[in-house]
This record gives sequence, structure tokens and C-alpha cells, in this order.
Amino acid sequence: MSHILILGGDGYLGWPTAMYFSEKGHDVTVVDNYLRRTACTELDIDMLYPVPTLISRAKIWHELTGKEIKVVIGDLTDPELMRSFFKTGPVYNWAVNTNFTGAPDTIIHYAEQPSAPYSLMNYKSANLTLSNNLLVTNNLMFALRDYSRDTHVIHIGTMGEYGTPNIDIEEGWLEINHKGRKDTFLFPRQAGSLYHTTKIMDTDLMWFAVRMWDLKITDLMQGPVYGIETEECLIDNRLRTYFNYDEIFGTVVNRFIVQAVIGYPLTIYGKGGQTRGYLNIKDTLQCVYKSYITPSSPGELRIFNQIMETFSVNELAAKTQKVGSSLGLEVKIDHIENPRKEAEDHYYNPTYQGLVEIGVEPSYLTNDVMSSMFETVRKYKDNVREDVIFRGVKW
Ligand code: USQ
Repeated sequence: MSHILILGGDGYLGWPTAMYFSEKGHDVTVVDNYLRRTACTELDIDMLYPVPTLISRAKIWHELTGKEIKVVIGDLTDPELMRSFFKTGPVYNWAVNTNFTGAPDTIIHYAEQPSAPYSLMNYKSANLTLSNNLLVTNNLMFALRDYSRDTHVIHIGTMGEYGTPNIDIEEGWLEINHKGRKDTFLFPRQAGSLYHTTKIMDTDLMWFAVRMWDLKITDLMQGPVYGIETEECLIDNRLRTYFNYDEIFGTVVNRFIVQAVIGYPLTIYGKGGQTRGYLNIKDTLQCVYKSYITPSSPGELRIFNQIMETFSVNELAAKTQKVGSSLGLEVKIDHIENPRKEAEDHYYNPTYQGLVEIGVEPSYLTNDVMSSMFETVRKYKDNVREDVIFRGVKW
């Protein structure tokens, strides 16, 4: 049994990850400052259904399974909070057993402001994104340096670090031949939002710490995630993860399905040729778990591209329309002026073999997978608020 610390354990991915590791018998602690919930409240955004607080969810999990997910509510930009997980043990907001069992064996780092549009709403949201994301990562690097260089960190990066270059995208690294000599460097990065830029900076902070202090880090370059349910979420509706469909926090597949269900024309931005690599939320859990089982070595920044298949926005809209029609819905498609500054017609050929090589079994966005998302969204149709679907946050 390992001691797993999940930074950002209240989030779309953090909470399902906590249950996944807890179900397997690990000693799991989650920490979160409710950044995403607070932002949704401040922006007057509702999720598809209400989600109990992190403490309530941990209690429900305990009641139903007998397993314990310890909870700390706090802000990891405070270095003392970060360091308490290694030094003395934190002050838990909820836990059955509060004994300090030493530094975590593995830390899964999701504690970041995750939205590109949020990062570009205004100078305050830009500053929050920069300060939160970089300070949390830097606090983590120094805590590891000072207390536990053997702890393996699994960080969620983004495919958006690479942008859309006119060459094939490798898994993190590129060998360069220059004037007869060669060396390996981080693959060139060129982000399309300030949020994505913070992920590039995270990678740089982690690469520095790995070189200086021989830390063990895996950086997972993840594409947009879709899906609602993981095995553990199905145990009880109150254990479901967040589901955002608004312009700020909703990702494109989740948004399109909600739009199709309520008869709102699918919001393709611009020409719709924007191509990205996608994955099911269940595969995020598999990828993190397989990375945990086969940690990187001391002094290694291991990078995997965490996607299972690629689609253009037009292809996603066509798929949504097809599955919607098969369920008796009339799904309209709209091309609206792109609020983002991004290539709408571009080359895209990323490599993504590494995670399969360590045992991940990919899921795909089949008609059945989409239909089951439609079914779940339909149950909550009456909760959907049209006014949050498009506000036009511009780059
Ligand atoms: N898009 C539309 N219509 C919409 C929403 C999005 O055409 O209604 C387009 C966007 O312009 C973009 C693509 O769909 O070209 C993906 O957009 P998204 O909102 O699903 O994803 P993105 O903003 O790129 O960010 C999401 C997550 C972020 C993660 C990233 C992975 O919010 O945390 O890092 O996916 S990646 O895109 O590979 O960088």
C-alpha cells in the first residue's frame, strides 16, 4: 500500500483519481483550495448537477466503501502548507486516522487553474493563473528538494504546450543535429493561451529541479478529456465528478453533447479544422496509474503524450450530430466567429506510444460511448443554463 498525495483533489480529474487509488487499497490524501468551485460561483456558472463538497464526498466514500480519503482544504501556493505534507503532517479537515505516516511515495499534481479562456478573461484571471500554477509547482519542487527526493511526481501537463507545429510532435523530447553535433532538448513549445503557457513554465521548473536535484518526475501531456463516469463514480450519484458545459470550464466534447441534448446549435469555432488529441476520463486514470506503477528514475523527466486518438472540431460535431440523430434528436451545427486566436486548418501528427508501452489500454470515442454520455446528460437536461454556453471570451 502506497501513500498517495493528490494536489487538486476536488477537480474533474482529481476526485475520480482519489477514488481510483483508494479503491485499490492505497492510503490517499487530497488537498484542494476550491479554486474551481469558487471561480464557477464568481462567474455565475452552474455545473450539470450539484456536487457535494470534498469533505462530504470523502465521508460518503467512507460510509459506502469503508475506505478513507483524507482531506485537507488549503492553498498550496502557501509553501508552509506544501511542506507540512513532508515535515509534520498537515492539519486534516477530515480524516479517520490523523497519524503522520511520513512523506508521500507518489504525488499526483493537478492543482492548477485548468482553463484557457479563464486565463484570458482579464488581467486578474491571468495573474491568478500565473501565480497559482507556478507557485504550486515551485513549492512542490522545493519541498521535494528539502525533504523527499525519492517521491515520484506525476504532473498533468498539456498537449497544448506544443501548439500546432508544422512537423510531427514527439513525446516531450527532440534530438537536434546542428552543425555536425547533436543533442536532445525539450520539444519546441508554443502555447496558444496563457494557461497553456503556465504548463510550459511548469515543465521548465520541473526540468530544472530534475537536473539540479535528481528528482523523479513524469509529465503527462494530456489532450482535452471527455466523459462523466468512472467506475467509482457509479457507486453513488453523490460521488460523481464535476461536469462543466460552459464556455470557460467545459471541454469541447462535453459541451457539444449538452448542446445537442438541449437543441442548441453546436458551437464550432471558426472553420473547425482545429485538430487535437482526445481521451476518455477513464483513460486519464489508467495513464496516471500505470505511470505510478512504473515510476521515472532519479534525474529523469519522463514525458508521455496522453491522448488516444485525434479529431478535428468538425469531426467531433459530425459524430455528435450522428449519435444525437440516432437517439431521435435534431442536432444543428453552427460555425461561429472564433473567439480564440488559433490555427483553424493545420498539420497535426503527434506520437503517443509511450503510455501504451507501459500497459495503458486505450478507449475510443465510439458511438456507444457517446450515446451513454447523451443518456446521462439527458437526465439532467432541465438543469442546463443556455446563458453560460457562449459568452465570447476573446484572445
Ligand atoms: N472549440 C470549439 N467550440 C467550442 C469549444 C471549443 O470549436 O465550443 C475548439 C477550441 O477552439 C479548440 C478545441 O475545440 O480548438 C479544444 O478546445 P477545448 O475548450 O476543449 O480545450 P482547450 O481549451 O484546449 O483546453 C482543454 C482543457 C485544458 C487542457 C487542454 C488540452 O481545458 O485543461 O490542457 O484541453 S489541449 O487542448 O491538448 O491543450
